[in-house]
Amino acid sequence: GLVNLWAMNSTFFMCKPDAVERGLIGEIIRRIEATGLKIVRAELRVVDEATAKAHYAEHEGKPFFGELISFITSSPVFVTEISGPDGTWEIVRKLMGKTNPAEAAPGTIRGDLATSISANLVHGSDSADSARRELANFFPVR
Ligand code: RTP
Ligand code: MG
Repeated sequence: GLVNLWAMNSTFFMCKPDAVERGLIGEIIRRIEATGLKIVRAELRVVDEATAKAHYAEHEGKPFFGELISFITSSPVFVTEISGPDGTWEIVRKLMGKTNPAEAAPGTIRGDLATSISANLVHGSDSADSARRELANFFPVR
């Protein structure tokens, strides 16, 4: 079916610990599904330090890196694989809004619901290459 045809255009999407703690998984996933994109894999889990560090390797050495790793491993996150047409990662990024909620547009997840740059509710892959890398990191058995 359609989901199978879309398998090459999967992206990695995660509701971060603040989203889970605030009870916003349903609201966030509702917004994703409203676009027509499909959740093809999902799990609530605590991220281990090695997975977190591999995920955020591009930020190693930055002043917020330590805080970022301890935040993302602090309590359960909701990790997902989302499938859709070409450029699915970009559709999801637009829905998320800018990294800093203060700059995120109304109508976006971060613009409507997030409060700070460190607690910005969601993560989505920022390119097709990132999507492949991040899906392999979080879902090694496929
Ligand atoms: P993410 O990777 O979590 O989806 O967020 P993003 O692409 O929009 O932003 P990115 O530049 O990849 O940064 C990753 C996460 O690090 C935190 N951050 N803090 N204090 C700061 O200046 C700062 N900058 C980034 C944010 O929580 C961001 O989501
Ligand atoms: Mg990023």
